[in-house]
Amino acid sequence: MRNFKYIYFLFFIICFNQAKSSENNLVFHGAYAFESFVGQKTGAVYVSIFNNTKSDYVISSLSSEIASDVEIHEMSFKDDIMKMRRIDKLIIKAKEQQYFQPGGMHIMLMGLNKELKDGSHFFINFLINDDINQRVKVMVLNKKLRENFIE
Ligand SMILES: [Cu+2]
Repeated sequence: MRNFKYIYFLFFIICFNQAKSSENNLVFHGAYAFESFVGQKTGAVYVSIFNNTKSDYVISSLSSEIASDVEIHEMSFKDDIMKMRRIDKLIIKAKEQQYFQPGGMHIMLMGLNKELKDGSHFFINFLINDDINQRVKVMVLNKKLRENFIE
């Protein structure tokens, strides 16, 4: 009986912490990347980030086991030339959201050390407000799906 109570208590703590963390942190939804070909050294990751909290958050640094550098990029057209620009610190204001999409803002993987295979996954670590480390799962999709996204 004593053990039983202990387990119940643990369960309560776990549930409480989960509720607390989604209230106090950014929520990352639907992160994906397209599969890569052999020898490909860069890749892009897309994700939706929601800030349902009452404070602003800053994403200051990213990392992953599968790439030597991970950066946030934004795309723009200048004189008909597409350019990518690095965003050093991405601010996500209270009650706002950011959508990373093909043709727009993306997370750039540089120095890929692994082939991204359809159906596999990897992780990206987001450093938030210089002290919260959030690990986000990224699903790898078949590259044929890309045609649905780009016109
Ligand atoms: Cu880029």
